Amino acid sequence: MSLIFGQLVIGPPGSGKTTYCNGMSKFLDKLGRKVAIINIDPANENMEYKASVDISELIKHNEVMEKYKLGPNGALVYCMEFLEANISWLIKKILPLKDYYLMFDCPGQIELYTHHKSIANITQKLEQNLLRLCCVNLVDSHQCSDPGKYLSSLVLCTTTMLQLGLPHINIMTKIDQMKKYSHKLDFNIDFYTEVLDLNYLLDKLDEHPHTAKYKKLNAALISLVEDNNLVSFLPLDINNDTLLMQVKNSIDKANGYIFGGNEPCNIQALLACAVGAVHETKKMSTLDSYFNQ
Ligand SMILES: Nc1nc2c(ncn2[C@@H]2O[C@H](COP(=O)(O)OP(=O)(O)O)[C@@H](O)[C@H]2O)c(=O)[nH]1
Ligand SMILES: [Mg+2]
Repeated sequence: MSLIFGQLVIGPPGSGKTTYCNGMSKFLDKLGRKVAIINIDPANENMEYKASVDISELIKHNEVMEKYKLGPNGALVYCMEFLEANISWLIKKILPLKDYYLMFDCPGQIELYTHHKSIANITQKLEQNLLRLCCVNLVDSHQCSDPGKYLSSLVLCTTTMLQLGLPHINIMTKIDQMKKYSHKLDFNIDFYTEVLDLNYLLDKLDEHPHTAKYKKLNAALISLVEDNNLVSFLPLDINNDTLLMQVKNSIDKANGYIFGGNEPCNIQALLACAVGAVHETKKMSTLDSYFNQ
């Protein structure tokens, strides 16, 4: 049986997971790739796509809250443990989708990726059953507006990468929104996406009213991120095909789709996109020029 490729789309609530699944699947569809979206977020809101598999067929978040008197976060953890215990349900649903590229829209509770084991166990079992996933971790670009928030995103990304152990691409979402406050940022955008010399960030943390009193902690967290040296971000505005193309290419390299995928490629759409991309890339050779468009 041939391999099934796909993306595990994770990130905090509101970071843009559902919008990304919808936008990326439409983009891939234009390129001739058959995509199926699998929603494993039982508390998902505003689903603009039609999910091929939906966890709410297995378990309902509001019923778990009522039955076990749990809050929203506790109920989400329960639902993921329930999915792990019923992994054969998910595998049976996925097997008929063997000709599709799969996008998993995941819950937003970050503890599920940094501490709790269920998601890591679920992905391990899916990988054993011939899936080749790339974890796509979304971070809202608004996190760059505050040095403490940005550092916390770096720590969370590092922990998630170590905990899940999958090929991994971090994405900074809603980069279009950044235009509104880019003049207020401490550094230019490349500093945040490429995670450049964090000593400059440490200076800002040591000056900031919220973090100035935690100098040793700031330095320890910065060295944790630097010593692991795992995190960088690709920028994304969901309505920009050039940035979507860049993200798609990186993901395809990360999980090996470029070697193993066999899609009936829509050459015309791909060429149109590539020509557009070259044109766009000339127009925005750095992200700075994207901001000045
Ligand atoms: N401006 C802008 N808004 C976005 C973008 N991606 C997502 N959003 C918005 O961010 C909000 C949260 O998105 P959603 O996909 O529901 O986040 P989720 O909770 O992670 O699934 C929605 O209002 C989206 O329209 C983007 O690239 N640009
Ligand atoms: Mg969502």
